[in-house]
Amino acid sequence: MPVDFSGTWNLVSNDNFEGYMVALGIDFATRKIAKMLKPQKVIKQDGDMLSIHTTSTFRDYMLQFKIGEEFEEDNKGLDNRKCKSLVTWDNDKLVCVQIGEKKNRGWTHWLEGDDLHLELRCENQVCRQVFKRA
Ligand code: VL7
Repeated sequence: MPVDFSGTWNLVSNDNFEGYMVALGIDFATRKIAKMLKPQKVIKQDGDMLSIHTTSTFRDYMLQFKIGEEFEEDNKGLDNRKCKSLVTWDNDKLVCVQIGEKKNRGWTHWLEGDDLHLELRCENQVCRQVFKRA
């Protein structure tokens, strides 16, 4: 049975989010606000279709895609850079590669016990986030 990421998840830890945001070129004032946030993720997984809605008191970001199918991502409200994104399974991990101006950009989601993990990568920076079920 495949892993099911569906659910509502609250951020509980956020390691090196600052480094990740600097690598993305997010300005100081925005970073100052962003690092105070405790975003929530609402994930809906239906076969190969996924939607990941990241919400916060400051900004929201919505992503919908089909696993294995490349799509255009606009990163609106984040760094606003367009990229070509592809999400695939690596065993029980969901791996996204975001091809664009920034090297080595992407993320990986996996479950560990009752926790949802997210690694966000950009250039030489790695941010590690952990979420718990709401
Ligand atoms: C999405 C933020 C920093 C701008 C605001 C921060 C608002 C809440 O890509 C992401 O998740 C994937 C995997 O779950 C699905 O889209 C992470 C947040 C990254 C990057 C940019 C700071 C301003 C945070 C939306």
